[in-house]
Amino acid sequence: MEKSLKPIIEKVHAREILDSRGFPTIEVEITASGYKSISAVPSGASTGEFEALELRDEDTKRFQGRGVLKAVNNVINSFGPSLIGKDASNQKEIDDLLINIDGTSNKSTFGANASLGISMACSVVSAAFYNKPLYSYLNPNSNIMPVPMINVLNGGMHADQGSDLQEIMLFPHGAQNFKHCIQIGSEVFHCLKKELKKQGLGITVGDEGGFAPALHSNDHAIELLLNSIEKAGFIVGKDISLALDVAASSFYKDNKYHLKVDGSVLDTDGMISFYEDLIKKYPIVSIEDGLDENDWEGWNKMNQALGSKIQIVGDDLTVTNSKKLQRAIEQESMNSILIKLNQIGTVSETIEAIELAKSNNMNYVISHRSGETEDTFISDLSVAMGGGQIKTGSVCRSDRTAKYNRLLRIEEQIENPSLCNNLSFIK
Ligand code: 2PG
Ligand code: MG
Repeated sequence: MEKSLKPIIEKVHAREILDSRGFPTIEVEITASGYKSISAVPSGASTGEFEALELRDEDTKRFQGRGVLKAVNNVINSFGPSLIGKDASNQKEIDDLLINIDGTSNKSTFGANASLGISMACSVVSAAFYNKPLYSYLNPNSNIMPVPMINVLNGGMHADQGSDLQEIMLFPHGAQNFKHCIQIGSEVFHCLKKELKKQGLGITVGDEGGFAPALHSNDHAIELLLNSIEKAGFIVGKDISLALDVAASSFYKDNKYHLKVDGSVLDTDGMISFYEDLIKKYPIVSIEDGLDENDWEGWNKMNQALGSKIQIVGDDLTVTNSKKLQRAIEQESMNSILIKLNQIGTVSETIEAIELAKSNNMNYVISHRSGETEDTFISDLSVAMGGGQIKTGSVCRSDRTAKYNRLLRIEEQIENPSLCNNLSFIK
């Protein structure tokens, strides 16, 4: 039989699988011109109010209402028939079709988990059809390896104790290459574990594989980590700096920020001063979601105060949505955006947000969700998009290391790989 010239979709299937928190998520299988792909969709805990809808079977008792059989059914029966016979590599046409069939701005008819599974699986099957690794199918020219933000201390909604800061991450910008980043991350992680044990603190890990000890202040968390970096033989600020995801929306109530561990209640100006203080004391190069997702005025103030010194990353504020990003650009709310495929629900819209960020000289960080699977799409996407930064958790738990291990393989495959972080603040 002659080989087809394009990956023509023959079959669309989906099933319910488990994510890293033990809750169901959706996985989509596409067959196109005899090639097959499987893509699994992640799930957040500290989700932004304006994210596209993650459809769950709330009206049944299965999995405490968290089943995704409706989304599975939507893939097979609502989207599936219209996809048969289409060219899977025509990503924009596929994604526009999904958007139109759903017909809502937040994909609330059939679920962004349903649309994203299809969208990713179309990319993956097309890469297989053209016999290319996914990163080079998405962009044949990229040789940029990302510096990982390695989340070794989990707090906020990702742990039942720990700091108010949801993620305290190592940013090993002094590494020689990606492989070295992972080595550094692992060495510090294990020094931190020893230090925690020595101080009688817990070494169980949170949702993203970072430790989640009971601490007496947010400074305590940062100091513990700085101490472990030095113990591991690295120079703070030169080899490794820190990045934070504060996820401030999760502790914003009645127009105030409630920092439980510090026992303080701050207004927007108070939070900005808190960060000014932190960046004076510690080598922090990036702060994500420092303020609530609706505190637009505050974001502009924060960006004015800190945006020339550190990376200010919007996550819940912008939810990988080009319209929100456009507003953030116009209001000068931030200088960088976090990119999560499932916040918007298709590959094309995700890339559109990245392109918009790029054309406005903004950085972009490709990110996992706190609920993950073994899927490694984001590793390839981070290399293809060339932004130089990825956030995908700690250096333990297979849901996180799957992404790092995939990047280790990619670094060996590409010609002249170059580690680049796009952070002009780092000398
Ligand atoms: C975040 C993410 C990922 P979640 O806030 O950036 O670390 O968490 O997936 O729970 O939204
Ligand atoms: Mg975040």
